[in-house]
Amino acid sequence: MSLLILTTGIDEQNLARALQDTDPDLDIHIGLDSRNLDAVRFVLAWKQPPGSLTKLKNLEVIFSLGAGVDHLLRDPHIPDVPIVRFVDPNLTQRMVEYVVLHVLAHHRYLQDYISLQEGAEWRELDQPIASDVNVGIMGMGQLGMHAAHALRDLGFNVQGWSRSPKNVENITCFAGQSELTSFLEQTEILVCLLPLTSQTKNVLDRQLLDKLGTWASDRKPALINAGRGGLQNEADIERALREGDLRGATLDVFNEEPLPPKSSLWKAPNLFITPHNAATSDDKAIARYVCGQIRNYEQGRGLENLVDVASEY
Ligand code: NDP
Ligand code: OXD
Repeated sequence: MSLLILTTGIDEQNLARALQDTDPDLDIHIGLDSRNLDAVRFVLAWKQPPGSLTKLKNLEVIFSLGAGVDHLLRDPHIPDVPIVRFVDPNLTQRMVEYVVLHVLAHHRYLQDYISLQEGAEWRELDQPIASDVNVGIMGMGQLGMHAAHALRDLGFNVQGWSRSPKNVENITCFAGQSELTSFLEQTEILVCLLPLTSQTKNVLDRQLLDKLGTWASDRKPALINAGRGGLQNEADIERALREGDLRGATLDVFNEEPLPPKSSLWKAPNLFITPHNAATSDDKAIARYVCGQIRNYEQGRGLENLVDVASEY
């Protein structure tokens, strides 16, 4: 069984070691310079150069190194073989930690207290309790659903928005474009965990932000985006922060990554910036996952977490 690792911006040697440790029988190749590409039946890819996968004449399955697959599907020459995305408790736990951290940071005015401390100012800000705060999650999939449960268990009023309707205990669920405005109007802290597709591109714009409500408290809304940079209009978010219409924001993902040093976002008020690491794909976890899927596939048991290419996620 031959697997090719084809990525940009990833330590491929570490990944190869983790795969080899997990399955010593796997014949691992790295990059397109490797000999005998015709033997390759599986590829583990992240932001592969467009068109490169067409060189693999005997490719049977594409594994995405991440949960998101926009990096694969933007390639117009993607081969017509099954695409498996990364779904794993390790990744999910990391994302839940990130979402809980940043919801609490905005809820408990972390940025404001950092500023107050810098000015040696002892001042208490009026603090609502979590049960008086509505958190809305856009994207109630693997990651959004687990984050929603964790926030609900902390006492927040949680609501979710997805493409198809959902029924979840103690979480108010909205679905589709027709229910988006109602969802937003009842959301004070918005968490975006959508995939980037042609339907979701640029969804986080000023028009959407202006619909966010404050619900029980009279605070301005806050935004957290850990989905993809292409979901957000960065100029709109920055303006809303500077004009005070957004109380705070957290962005883990950007239209251009790394975020260029000259970007004015670095200086935007009340903005937490993280380097697309809300939930990184752990080498050992991905190795276990890919080797397990290959084993199942070879034994005729089928693949899990297949991407619906028509829906783009
Ligand atoms: P899933 O595919 O499990 O969930 C996607 C969710 O988005 C589903 O609830 C889906 O609705 C909803 N959705 C998709 N399109 C629309 C639409 N047009 N309108 C409304 N809802 C929509 O993905 P995951 O939860 O596993 O991952 C989500 C994203 O998180 C990834 O695509 C990736 O971009 C990002 N990510 C970021 C990481 C980081 O470190 N920053 C790490 C990992 C992932 P439905 O349930 O009806 O299908
Ligand atoms: C992912 C990511 O999609 O890390 O998994 O962004």
